Amino acid sequence: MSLLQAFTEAPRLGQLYMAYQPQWSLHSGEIIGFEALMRWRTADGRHVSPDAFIPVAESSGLIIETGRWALITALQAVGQLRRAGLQGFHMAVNVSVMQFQAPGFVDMVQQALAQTGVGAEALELEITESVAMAGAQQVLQILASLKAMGVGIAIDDFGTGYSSLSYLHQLPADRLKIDRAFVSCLGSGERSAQIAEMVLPLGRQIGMKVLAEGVETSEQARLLAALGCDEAQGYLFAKPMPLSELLEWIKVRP
Ligand code: G
Ligand code: G
Ligand code: G
Ligand code: MN
Ligand code: NA
Repeated sequence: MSLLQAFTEAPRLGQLYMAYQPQWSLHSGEIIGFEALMRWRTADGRHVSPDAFIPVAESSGLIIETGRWALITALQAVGQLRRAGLQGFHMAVNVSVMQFQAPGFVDMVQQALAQTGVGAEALELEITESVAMAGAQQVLQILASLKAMGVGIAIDDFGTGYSSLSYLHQLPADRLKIDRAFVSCLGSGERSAQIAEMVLPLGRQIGMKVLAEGVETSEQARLLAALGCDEAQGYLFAKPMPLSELLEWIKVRP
């Protein structure tokens, strides 16, 4: 069976689920949000990486339906987290380029919010830097519509593409997510470590929050905080967890 055939069957077989990774404030230590990440566990119990199945889902068009399921599932998790006593957090959901540019995307988001009874301000959509920076008028229009609804926008994998600074400040985005490649080298003296140092004042100047991804050590967290970084996400704090595990974790969290 091809990967596409297997993926086509995955939703019906209940093999897809969402994992949620906490994001926290480097200042207060409080949870500020979660990133929802899709997971596929095949019949033999192995996990296939999204890096392998998302491209298949995109090229087949299945991402439209799967992405809608992921969004609704993540919004339902917002309700469960609130019922568990958590307040004032956002849920970040990854959106791939094909989903984003498909006709009716904004309406689909609106419907998902209405259907789950979650306010737009609790939702953040993550689009990659390369999508955001493609410069298409269509992208700017979609972002403006989402913004008008009150949905937050994060630029994912920031630093890996070729951002035009003049374009970046026109984007109605709320948050820049520094790619983990630029976090893992912090304190190493490598030139790539300077990317994180450069992005932080940049984000502040254009009024965006900056979140560091892939923070694994307390030394990285310390350096980031010293550089003025607001927020972080990574194994140091918590790994992505299925909702049941997350609901247990929030009771005992650091
Ligand atoms: O079983 P494994 O270690 O590969 O999965 C990691 C976590 O994800 C475990 O907590 C497990 O319960 C959960 N998990 C794995 N597959 C599924 C699934 O299909 N649905 C749900 N809800 N949770 C799953
Ligand atoms: O989950 P992992 O931690 O391995 O994520 C690998 C990549 O897959 C990330 O770039 C992430 O953005 C992407 N990804 C994970 N879940 C989703 C999803 O629900 N939708 C889309 N479009 N991409 C996802
Ligand atoms: O959408 P994006 O590419 O940003 O997805 C985040 C990816 O990073 C997911 O695959 C997630 O499992 C992974 N991840 C989250 N925290 C860490 C971390 O501390 N270290 C590493 N190496 N990967 C992480
Ligand atoms: Mn992401
Ligand atoms: Na990323």
